[in-house]
Amino acid sequence: MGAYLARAGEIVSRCRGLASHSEQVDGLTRTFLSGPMCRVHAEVGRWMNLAGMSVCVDPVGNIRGSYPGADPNAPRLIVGSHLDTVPNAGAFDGPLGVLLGIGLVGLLAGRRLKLPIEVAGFSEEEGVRFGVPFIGSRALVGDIDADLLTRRDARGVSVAQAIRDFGLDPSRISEASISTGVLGYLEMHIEQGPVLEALSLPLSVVESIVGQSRLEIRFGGQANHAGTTPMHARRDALAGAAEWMIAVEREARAVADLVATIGCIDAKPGAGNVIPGEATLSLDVRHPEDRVRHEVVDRLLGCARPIATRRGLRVSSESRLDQPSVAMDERLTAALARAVEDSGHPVHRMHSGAGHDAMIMARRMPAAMLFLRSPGGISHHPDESVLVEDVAAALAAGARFLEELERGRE
Ligand code: HGY
Ligand code: MN
Ligand code: MN
Repeated sequence: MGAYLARAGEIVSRCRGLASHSEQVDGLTRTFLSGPMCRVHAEVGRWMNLAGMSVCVDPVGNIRGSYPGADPNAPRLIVGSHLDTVPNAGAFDGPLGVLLGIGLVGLLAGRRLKLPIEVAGFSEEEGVRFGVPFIGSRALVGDIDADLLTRRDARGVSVAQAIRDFGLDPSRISEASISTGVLGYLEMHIEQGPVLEALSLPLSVVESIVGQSRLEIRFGGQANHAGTTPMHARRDALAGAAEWMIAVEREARAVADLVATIGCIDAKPGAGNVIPGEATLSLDVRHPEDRVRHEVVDRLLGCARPIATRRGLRVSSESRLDQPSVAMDERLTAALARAVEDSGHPVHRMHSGAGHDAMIMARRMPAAMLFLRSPGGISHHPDESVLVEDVAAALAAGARFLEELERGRE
């Protein structure tokens, strides 16, 4: 375990080092193809080289390290996660999985497996800059369309322009996609919830990733003077949105295993002495069963209409993501479970409430996920952390997973 602990300590300090590459002066925010992402590529690329990998950045800004196998015809294993973050993020959501992949290759110390390995650091999973998640991994499964390339960020920059600004060529995006020659995809990621800590377990394998709906809801009223407009004469878009938010929470609490979140609110014109004429909200709804999730989204949108009518408001919604629930590959997950067991830890199986690139990669190849315990069950927050001994356990399980695949047993 000593070799694993030393490398695990290095991985944790590297994650904390990458967290300094931020668009935010007092915390970590790193979005799709931002300036700090370029500095992350320089460090991650150097670590990939040190581990014996050749490195490239594909046309959507995924950094990809290749470690050849002894058998040039053997299909490769991709190990990856994302390098972008939410605003005011923790240091481990995403980068830990990339650095664990590099760590696994480093442990080979130049030894060639039959199995080629690719480590992928995806450019965008959180969906912060353009309101649409998974741009990086979607490129690998050939799911980048013209509609996405024309989406604009808060400054009016399109996805295509962001790619060009980063020195890449959006017309070559198809070169990022994977056609054949892949055995499967492994993502190692913090659990981001309370389960493993409550069970006092370092690791778990993921059976499925819940589906998620992401929408934008817009209430339209009438901006007016805050001082001269009587309460009965108002069409306050933000007040209507607030009433709807309470209905969202009430409905969500009534459905087992469902979560609904309104994380963003934008009130216009956004002055304290002006009645908001417009209120735009994000809505994130997740549930293990897609049928239930769709029903709840319809019900929540249905709740908005009578509120808007009674208040003389307009209400509209636009879907940003309808991501089905995705089961991980049974054979690959069984091999991962054996690897966890062989490395001396009990095997816990669970589903993931958080979305991951694995749910996109699973469209094109067998995918498996390994979770690491989240101390305090906290994530998407600066207090997000991971235990060095759990990172060492993940390295040990990952090394055995490679051996399993090497023995041709999936
Ligand atoms: O939102 C999520 O579930 C993930 O952190 N992107
Ligand atoms: Mn993540
Ligand atoms: Mn995240």
